[in-house]
Amino acid sequence: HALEHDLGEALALGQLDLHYQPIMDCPTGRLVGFEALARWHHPVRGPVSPAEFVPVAEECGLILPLGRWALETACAEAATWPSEACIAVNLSPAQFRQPGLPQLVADVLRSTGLPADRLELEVTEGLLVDDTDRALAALAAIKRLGVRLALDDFGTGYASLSYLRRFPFDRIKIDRSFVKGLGCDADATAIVTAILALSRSLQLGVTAEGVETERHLALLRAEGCQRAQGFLLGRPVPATRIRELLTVAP
Ligand code: G
Ligand code: G
Ligand code: MN
Ligand code: NA
Repeated sequence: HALEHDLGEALALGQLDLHYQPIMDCPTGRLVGFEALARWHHPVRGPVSPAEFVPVAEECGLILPLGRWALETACAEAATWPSEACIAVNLSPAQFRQPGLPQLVADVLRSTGLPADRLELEVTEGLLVDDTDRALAALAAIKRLGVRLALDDFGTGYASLSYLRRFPFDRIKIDRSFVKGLGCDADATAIVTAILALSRSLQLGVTAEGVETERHLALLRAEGCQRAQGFLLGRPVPATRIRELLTVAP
């Protein structure tokens, strides 16, 4: 697989990059964090989306070094910010198959000096279904470090609602496919409203993803959504742009 070969080389040569997408607190409009998103500019193909190369990395095992690099880079970056903003990092299910994941997280926090409560790790529902007991043990160990856990792409997978009680999540992220239909598609609107009510009754934090319009944001605010993320609030930006975003008043 040509992409696999090139990705291995790009990782070894330090040619991957992280971009950071702002996350806003809905009631105050304040910037409260960023999600780290891997970016790869291939010398010949141009930009390759993580939607394409993350699955390749998962198949060939490169997701372990890639995931480690993303965690280290994002935590080192966040430790330099002139604020308490949190950093959200995506983890692949394959990273949970290494027994050392909680130790890796602990080591990265120690080496970067990032306080544990400023790190949030995002996992998808697939993790919970595949190897439930192992996933639960690893998530509990990570949680004991003081790191927050978020369930990403909520509503798109096949995890049952009971997982929300069994697993120690702090937050759910409403998948952007539901947010997209807010205010125009009755079913999508009902689903978003139901997820917001669910998060309130389970006392979980909630972030709406894919917020692209003022109308989305107004509806989310009216329904009591806690946090929002999407192109309306900001596209993913390189690390060099973060300082100005954090120092500009909201
Ligand atoms: O940034 P973009 O929307 O193109 O990301 C596409 C997908 O790639 C998303 O599902 C996102 O979670 C995933 N992704 C981006 N960066 C990382 C990463 O560092 N690790 C993992 N596991 N997934 C990532
Ligand atoms: O699966 P995950 O939630 O980690 O994916 C994040 C991806 O969503 C990133 O690739 C990011 O570029 C993309 N994204 C972020 N905000 C928006 C948005 O408002 N609209 C769309 N279409 N994609 C978005
Ligand atoms: Mn995510
Ligand atoms: Na998501």
